Amino acid sequence: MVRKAGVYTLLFIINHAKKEVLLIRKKRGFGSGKWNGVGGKVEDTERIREAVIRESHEECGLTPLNPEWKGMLFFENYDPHRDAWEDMLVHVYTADAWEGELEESDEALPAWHPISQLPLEEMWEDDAYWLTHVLEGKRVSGRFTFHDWKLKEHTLITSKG
Ligand code: 8OG
Repeated sequence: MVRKAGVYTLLFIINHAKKEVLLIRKKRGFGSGKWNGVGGKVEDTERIREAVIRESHEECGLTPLNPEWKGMLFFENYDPHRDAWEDMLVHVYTADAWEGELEESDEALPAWHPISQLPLEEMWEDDAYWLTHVLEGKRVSGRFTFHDWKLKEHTLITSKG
């Protein structure tokens, strides 16, 4: 059986004054059509924080000035069609200061969303469990097991930021 793994970043830029969070709607590839924070795969030669900043700039035009680590989420998915597992280790960050102008890219449409009205129906199923904690400033550590990208089980620990 094949089991591949990768390290990823996921950043939520927060505007506290307006109580909004920046989400992007992915236009293609993995997770396309869903709203999510900005992020992607960490390159071999890169530090995690560098990847956070690079991905944000590439996907929405903004450069976060104070990325803060908010925890780690482990996603594992079994693909029955290929009899293969995929492991994704995701470092979650928030930032509340940034520079640059919001820009749509080939990959994504960025938009600010009220934190009180997250589009959870159009987000990854697991986000309903942990995202609010992160947006409240808490840290998260979780493991989410999917079969064919349907959530089967999870464990989650939260702690004060
Ligand atoms: O490079 P690419 O866009 O394929 O990277 C995947 C991005 O999606 C990366 O930022 C990590 C993130 N991601 C997952 N799974 C989940 C999930 O279940 N929920 C959320 N919110 N993000 C996820 O890979």
